[in-house]
Amino acid sequence: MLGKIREWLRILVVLALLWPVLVQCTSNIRHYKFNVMMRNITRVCSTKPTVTVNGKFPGPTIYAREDDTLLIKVVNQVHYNLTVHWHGVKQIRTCWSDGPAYIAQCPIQPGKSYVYNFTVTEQRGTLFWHAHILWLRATVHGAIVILPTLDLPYPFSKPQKEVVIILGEWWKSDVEAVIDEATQSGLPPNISDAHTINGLPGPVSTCLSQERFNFLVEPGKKYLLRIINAALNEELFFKIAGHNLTVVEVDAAYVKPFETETILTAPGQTTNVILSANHKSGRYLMVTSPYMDSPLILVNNKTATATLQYIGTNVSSTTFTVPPHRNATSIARKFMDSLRSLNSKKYPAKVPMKIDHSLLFIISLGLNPCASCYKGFRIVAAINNVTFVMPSVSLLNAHFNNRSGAFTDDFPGFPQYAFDYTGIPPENLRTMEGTKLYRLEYNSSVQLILQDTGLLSPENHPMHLHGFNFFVVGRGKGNFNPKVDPKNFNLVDPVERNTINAPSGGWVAIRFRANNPGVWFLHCHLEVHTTWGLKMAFVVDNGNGPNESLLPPPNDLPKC
Ligand SMILES: *[C@@H]1O[C@H](CO)[C@@H](O)[C@H](O)[C@H]1NC(C)=O
Ligand SMILES: *[C@@H]1O[C@H](CO)[C@@H](O)[C@H](O)[C@H]1NC(C)=O
Ligand SMILES: *[C@@H]1O[C@H](CO)[C@@H](O)[C@H](O)[C@H]1NC(C)=O
Ligand SMILES: *[C@@H]1O[C@H](CO)[C@@H](O)[C@H](O)[C@H]1NC(C)=O
Ligand SMILES: *[C@@H]1O[C@H](CO)[C@@H](O)[C@H](O)[C@H]1NC(C)=O
Ligand SMILES: *[C@@H]1O[C@H](CO)[C@@H](O)[C@H](O)[C@H]1NC(C)=O
Ligand SMILES: *[C@@H]1O[C@H](CO)[C@@H](O)[C@H](O)[C@H]1NC(C)=O
Ligand SMILES: *[C@@H]1O[C@H](CO)[C@@H](O)[C@H](O)[C@H]1NC(C)=O
Ligand SMILES: *[C@@H]1O[C@H](CO)[C@@H](O)[C@H](O)[C@H]1NC(C)=O
Ligand SMILES: *[C@@H]1O[C@H](CO)[C@@H](O)[C@H](O)[C@H]1NC(C)=O
Ligand SMILES: *[C@@H]1O[C@H](CO)[C@@H](O)[C@H](O)[C@H]1NC(C)=O
Ligand SMILES: CC(=O)N[C@H]1CO[C@H](CO)[C@@H](O)[C@@H]1O
Ligand SMILES: [Cu+2]
Repeated sequence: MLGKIREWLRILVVLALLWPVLVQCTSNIRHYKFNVMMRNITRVCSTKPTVTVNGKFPGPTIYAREDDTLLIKVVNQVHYNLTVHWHGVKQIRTCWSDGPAYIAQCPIQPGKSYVYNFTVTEQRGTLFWHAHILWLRATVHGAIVILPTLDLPYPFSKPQKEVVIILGEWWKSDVEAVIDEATQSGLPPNISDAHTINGLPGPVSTCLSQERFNFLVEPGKKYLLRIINAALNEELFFKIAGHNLTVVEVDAAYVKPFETETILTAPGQTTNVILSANHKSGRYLMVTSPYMDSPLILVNNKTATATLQYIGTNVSSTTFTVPPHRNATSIARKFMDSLRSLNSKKYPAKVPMKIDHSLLFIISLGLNPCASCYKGFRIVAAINNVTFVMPSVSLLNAHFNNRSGAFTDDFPGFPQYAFDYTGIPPENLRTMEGTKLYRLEYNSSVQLILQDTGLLSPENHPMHLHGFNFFVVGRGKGNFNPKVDPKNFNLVDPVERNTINAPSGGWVAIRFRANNPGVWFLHCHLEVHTTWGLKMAFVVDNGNGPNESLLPPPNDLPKC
């Protein structure tokens, strides 16, 4: 009898161990449950009650294989309104599951839940999920790992092991208090107190915890590092002492592999690199710190550290390295210039050649009157001089139900008047306010120039588009010149991604095809700028027939 029970137990244990593998091979629906709850987080930098998913910081990793359907039940057990965005997932016809509050859905209110239901198609690699309301994404985030289909392996030799590396930013105060304070004063919010690597800062003078993440490796093996910038407001450099990194994928799209000492990643971007453990022993420092080439902008310049340690070595010292200086633009540019689509037979770069909508969006900061603010003004941000006003209903709902009043579709495709965008800025720093969208016909092609300006201050703006990947066909300094610059566009193997910098004092050109109906947010992924209004949305109409139309809304869709 006892023997039989033991036998059964053994089978159960084997099944439990094999379960992730079995699930990967057999099932194409994956269920997850996110209990969004308060937890006293003590290991990071300061002890404070924090909004978490399942009590974890960073939150759980979602695993999927390309073409799988994910059903993720989000249960809101905190006192904030909440939504979750699956950052970079194309959400073909399932805009209802995209997540940005008041754009694609009403928030999940305290005590309520919502099942996000979407299929992951035509993308593989690393993405991440995060809260998309208020500043909750500071602690409500985690990785999404999309494995390639079984018949199409990685286009590089398969690494023996892989690890997720999430870079973050930590405030000792409650983040909602930080942004509320700034909204009231009209001034910039307090900068963060530490950066983190997988939730730990390493030794930082301002932190209670000095813990750091330690990654154990075996000599001779290759590792896939899935690096995610989940910071709110800072672009980050990342490097590991004594090891170069081979970049193979960004934003869940393969790139031509290249080797680099340092990677640069903006909030919202993901980077897969291969690391060869080509030393015999030792411990090596991993570092991350901000890139910011605008002299006027305050950043938290504290370096977060982690370690890479060879198994079986008795470590008494760590090989040291320092990150690049915060204004190391040449390192940043070299990294960005090295990114090229794989553009292979299996993964062709389908760059739109004929353009239906050619748009120029200028990005600016500004000052609008605010009686209760410091000196009577508040800092705002705008695209084509429009500071986006958040609606109190879901724009997708309004669009689907043909309800007027929630938005207008007259977002200007060009600035109202042209000026020397990167030269001496106009004195008038006012913007106009509105909930304006830009309408696109199904399958139309778009070229969008994102032009930085010197209004208040030039700055890098990592712009994120929901619902699509785009190709980054060109970049330059100064003002975009429509006669000259397009001649230098790369239409062959431009990098494909979902988040790209409009460079400080320059421009970037992207192209995409609007083959996904819905209301799709475009915004700066520096959360402070999003709060200030640096956002707009595209409304993409249905095409012909059901396979080119938005699905009907799910029954449990939250109401406003
Ligand atoms: C959480 O930490 C705070 C201090 O920041 C403390 O006041 C509170 O009692 C703690 N709560 C729990 C449940 O441990
Ligand atoms: C998920 O969405 C699909 C449509 O894409 C629908 O057929 C299915 O019933 C939904 N599943 C759940 C659990 O809501
Ligand atoms: C922001 O920083 C100021 C100055 O250090 C401090 O007085 C204030 O309490 C901080 N605000 C929050 C919300 O932590
Ligand atoms: C890393 O690559 C650079 C060239 O990009 C090279 O100069 C350097 O020696 C390499 N370092 C290691 C540790 O391989
Ligand atoms: C961070 O900035 C402070 C103040 O600007 C400066 O004193 C310090 O040297 C900087 N630290 C690093 C690591 O760049
Ligand atoms: C590791 O090295 C330290 C000194 O560097 C020594 O005291 C310790 O005994 C060593 N431990 C092992 C397990 O070899
Ligand atoms: C970067 O900043 C340092 C110190 O603030 C300064 O000496 C240096 O000239 C700057 N480099 C560039 C390229 O702006
Ligand atoms: C909205 O208008 C379109 C086009 O006129 C129509 O096909 C669709 O049925 C309408 N939707 C609703 C929910 O009324
Ligand atoms: C932006 O709009 C405001 C308000 O209409 C106007 O005063 C200002 O001149 C405009 N600025 C630009 C750069 O278009
Ligand atoms: C979208 O447009 C492209 C380019 O004109 C065309 O090749 C493709 O078939 C179109 N797709 C649909 C679904 O209409
Ligand atoms: C939560 O969302 C609902 C629906 O939009 C809104 O009525 C309510 O005021 C929100 N609650 C808070 C605390 O913002
Ligand atoms: C996006 C997509 O798959 N569109 C297809 C929808 O169905 C029509 C007719 O079957 C096809 O022509 C489209 O290509
Ligand atoms: Cu920005």
